[in-house]
Amino acid sequence: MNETAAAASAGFVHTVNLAAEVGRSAFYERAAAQHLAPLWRVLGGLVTDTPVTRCLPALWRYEDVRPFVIEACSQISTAEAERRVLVLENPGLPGASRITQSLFAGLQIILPGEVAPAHRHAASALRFIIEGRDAYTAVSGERTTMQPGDFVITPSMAWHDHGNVGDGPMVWLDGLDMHIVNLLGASFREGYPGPVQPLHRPEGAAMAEAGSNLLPVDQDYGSLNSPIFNYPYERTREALDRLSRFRAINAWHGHKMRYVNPVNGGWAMPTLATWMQLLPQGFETRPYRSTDGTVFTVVEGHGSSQVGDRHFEWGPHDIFVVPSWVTARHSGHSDAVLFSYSDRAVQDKLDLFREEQL
Ligand code: GTQ
Ligand code: FE2
Repeated sequence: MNETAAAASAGFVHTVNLAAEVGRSAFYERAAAQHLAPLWRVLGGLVTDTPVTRCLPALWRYEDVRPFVIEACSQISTAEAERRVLVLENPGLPGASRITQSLFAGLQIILPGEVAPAHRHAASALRFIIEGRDAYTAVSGERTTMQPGDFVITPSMAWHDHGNVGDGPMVWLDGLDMHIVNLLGASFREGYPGPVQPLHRPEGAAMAEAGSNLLPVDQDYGSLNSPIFNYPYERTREALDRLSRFRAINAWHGHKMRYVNPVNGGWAMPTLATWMQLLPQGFETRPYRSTDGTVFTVVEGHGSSQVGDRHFEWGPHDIFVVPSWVTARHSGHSDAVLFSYSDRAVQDKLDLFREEQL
């Protein structure tokens, strides 16, 4: 343990003299009339020794939630809902549309023939495809067809619409940063005039320009977002497989890779950090905690996680959350593949990120 952490766990407790507080009450009242408040009454809750969040460890079993996602389709159309999404609400933060302190997660379903109309907003979104085939997202004039395991980006203020041209429902996990945007008072949203945006690039253009460790010589990049807006699962899975064949496994993460922006080597999105990891059968990670509350979804295989005092058994499509600074360990009961996202991309930029490998 470092010095700061040792001091924190030594437990300095701020005590208030109650009798003196009574004597100060008239002062507090007069100050309040001037919109002034005493910091000493709230300081301990504002500047905490270690991260404090009401976010709890939680698991959503896909088997349990899927029927509700399907039922939502008979309750409301995509046209009426704009986005037909069931929000994954952290049980410690009911009504807040949050899965962690800072992040949104939801399950979106789109039926064959439906269109989710074009709009744009300051909030960035990621999609992680859970089930179904052949729905598309169009982002900034280019379509991408999405398949299970694909990780798709919708950058801030990019026009986007979704459509399902397949023959079954498609379900994906939405991860958004709107709570961060709203914290900063920076939210804007606009509807597109018309249900879909015009396409001005062929499907596959982004991958052709930036998906081969080469970039067009005459292209300037002004955004912190990756120009790749669909990272297909086929390539991600192959990368993990190749890595696992020769590289020593990381004791805290298994074989874990971060999605990168090929232009600058940074996170694929400016606010949301994303990863894919492989836990080989029988492998158990060492205990780990970090300041970024993290959302996991299972792509393949079965396993279990100890998250604080909770034990979760998970399988394909299940979703679970590890709150900030809660210690977690993960085990692969079979070879297991996990996608995850957090606000670490923000914390890194602000020099706030901390982790402990225990
Ligand atoms: O698909 O554009 O879950 O704008 C929340 C807000 C999905 C979307 C959400 C959105 C979207
Ligand atoms: Fe959107």
